[in-house]
Amino acid sequence: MNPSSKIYIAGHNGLVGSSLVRNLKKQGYSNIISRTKSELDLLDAIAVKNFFSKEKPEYIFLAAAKVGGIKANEDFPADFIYQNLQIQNIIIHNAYLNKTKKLLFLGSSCIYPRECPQPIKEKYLLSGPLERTNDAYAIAKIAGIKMCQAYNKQHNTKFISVMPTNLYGPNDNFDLNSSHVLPALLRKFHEAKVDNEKEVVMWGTGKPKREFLHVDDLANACIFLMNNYQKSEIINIGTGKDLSILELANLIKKAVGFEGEIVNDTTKPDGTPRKLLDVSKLHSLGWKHEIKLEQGIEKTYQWFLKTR
Ligand code: GFB
Repeated sequence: MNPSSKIYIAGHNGLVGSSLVRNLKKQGYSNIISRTKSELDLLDAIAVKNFFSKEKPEYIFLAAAKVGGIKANEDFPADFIYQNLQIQNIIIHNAYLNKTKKLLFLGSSCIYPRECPQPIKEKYLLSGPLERTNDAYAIAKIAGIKMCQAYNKQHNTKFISVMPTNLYGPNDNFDLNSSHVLPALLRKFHEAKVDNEKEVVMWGTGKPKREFLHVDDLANACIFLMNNYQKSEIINIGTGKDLSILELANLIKKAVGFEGEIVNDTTKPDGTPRKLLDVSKLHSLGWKHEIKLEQGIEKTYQWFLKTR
């Protein structure tokens, strides 16, 4: 990309898309295009086709997706599979038709088998059964990866797929039913502190382990890979470090300054026991994350307080 390249961010209001816009602008890219949901419905094939033939973006970051935490994935699998397949199908095909120079597709670490050896190497894709709480979402994302690879093979396109670990940061979803664990716990601890509650409920056993990456690090990795990675093979983006949900809860508890207890709700699922990404491929290209988890939690808490 060069500073005046025409770059389309699909999903620019979301956690990932908004960070991509912020960080692309910071790095001097000035020709960024985007459309809100009301201006362009990404589920509408005709509207997207018209948008592409008019705008002909040179580069695309495909960050538009139906996303959510463990409960949303479990409760609404039809929405997750339909919306994600539809959005990515239409955008990837139109990128090909309109000769987009390069497209970056965002997958997820949940595409890997539930019982994967750890840390998870890119080559473990499709080597075993998926985690049941998010298999609809994972199948849609796997289809997106395969679609990018198929178009590269048959049509000589340059479509790359990146697999981020669990993300967090500004513009995250803080709704307790549909959010991921980190924003959910930030909100729960904050509200418990303000309301002088004695305890905060943590779903599941607290034993599963997760890896967390600040979304500004993810955006910078995506920009780096758009400029430096050409292969069809998927590439992981993470920190290479994980911790248990209970350890995460204790970090958030400390950052918020809550002094009560943490209690478990074991009627809620644990999900995948562990999903730590092997990031050696990314590191070998010369990229490493910068924001430490404690620092990222603090920054996100400050953002949460400011926007309430
Ligand atoms: O972040 P999370 O919803 O999704 O949950 P996944 C991670 C872990 O945190 C689970 C526990 O073991 C949850 O039971 N947890 C504890 C909580 N308290 C809470 C809480 O208050 N809210 C939430 N949400 N969890 C998602 C996938 O899996 O991760 C998606 O469903 C996607 O498809 C995404 O891959 C990155 O990490 O389990």
